[in-house]
Amino acid sequence: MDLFLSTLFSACLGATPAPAPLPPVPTPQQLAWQQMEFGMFCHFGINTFHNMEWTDGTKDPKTFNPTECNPRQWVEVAKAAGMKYLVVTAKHHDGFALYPTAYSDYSVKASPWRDGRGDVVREVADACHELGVMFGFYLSPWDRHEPKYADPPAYDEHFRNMLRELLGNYGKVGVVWFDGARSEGHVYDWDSYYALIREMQPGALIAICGPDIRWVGNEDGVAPDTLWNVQERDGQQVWWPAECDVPIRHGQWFYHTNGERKLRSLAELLEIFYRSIGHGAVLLLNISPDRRGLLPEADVARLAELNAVISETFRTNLAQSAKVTASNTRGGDAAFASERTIEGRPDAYWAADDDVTEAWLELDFGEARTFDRFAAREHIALGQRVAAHRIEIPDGDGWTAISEGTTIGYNRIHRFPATTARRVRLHITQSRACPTIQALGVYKASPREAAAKE
Ligand code: FUL
Repeated sequence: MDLFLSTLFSACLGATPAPAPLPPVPTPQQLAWQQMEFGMFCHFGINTFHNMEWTDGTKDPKTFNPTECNPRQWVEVAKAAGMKYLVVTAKHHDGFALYPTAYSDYSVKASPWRDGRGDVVREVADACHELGVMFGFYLSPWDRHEPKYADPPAYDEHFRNMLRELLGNYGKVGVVWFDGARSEGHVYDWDSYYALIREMQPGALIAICGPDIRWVGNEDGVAPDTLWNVQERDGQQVWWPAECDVPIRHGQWFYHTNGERKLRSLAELLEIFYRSIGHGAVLLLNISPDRRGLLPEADVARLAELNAVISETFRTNLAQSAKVTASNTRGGDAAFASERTIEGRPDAYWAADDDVTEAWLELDFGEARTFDRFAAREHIALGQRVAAHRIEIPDGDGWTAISEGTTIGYNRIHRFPATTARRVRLHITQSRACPTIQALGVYKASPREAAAKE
């Protein structure tokens, strides 16, 4: 069959094969987590009652005494703000456990809170499961209270015992978050921790000191401009997506009285949003419960404001009413046509032929439109491909770039001064293999974004 006929044939049947995955690719759990985009971190514990970020494991457990502790409120606030998962500090560096562990006396059991019968982890997990927010826990490997810490094999066993309780008694666990702080030089039997997690909660992601989610490398909530999920680890290329963790109050993971002046402004949070989620990373924003055991009103209000402004900016996607065309369509097949990028379906995407690594997708609004945001998403289930791209508008007989970038990955949001044009295109100039694009978005930012900066 000649090329024309075979193209026609496969186009009619929709039989063009999808691009071969470009390894490494995400696991289903990594992909589902990436799609969550936004989570809440809650640092709560003995430190909350001492105005300290780190205590040394000697603070009296009787000082842990929240007056109105209601973890359900934390989960409700997270859910209302569009956060899809929540990670609570089951035990921080000081060793104090927020649940009544059988392996240490240093826990809520030794506190006056609910006469020692309370369990913060239980309440967080129950509320998460009920409200459909993925439940995760932070467990600090570094332990300043536990005497066994000085004896690594004994501590490994202790740590596994705690893990076993947390993995076995609180329903489905989505994330196990291992902080690396101050653990340099200490020998942990990581493989035995990972094996236990895989055995007891095969769906859980192991974050930071672990194989599934990597730390972005700072606590500012900012991912680099070029963000590859493909990373080298132990001499191998692996899919290792980045999470940006940042506290909503500058430098304060735990609640501090009089810390409200440290609360980040709406403008700062928007900047964080664009430079984390907008760069294709996942954002884990920390909001610390206060001494009542509630999220402070001011923080809740700021988070709601952030959510409202983002929702307003991204409410109307101008791309959805545009005519979309491409420089190349895989096999000429409708299954991979440019229109797939404006349908909002996670399983549909545009793809180019195998030998194509430069291509464009053009949106024609039919009349001039004003916009200042352009978003693109690769179909990362098949691997991350795009290495360089430009956002262009017509200029005489050619095109001119209004914004440029390198990687796209799960998400790339460009910001640029308000531009009025009838046509705009994503021009992929470099790709590791034939590109795939799952979604395109063109928006005009809410006036509240600019107002927030004034
Ligand atoms: C750091 C810790 O030392 C901080 O206290 C906080 O838990 C942050 C998320 O990670 O490494």
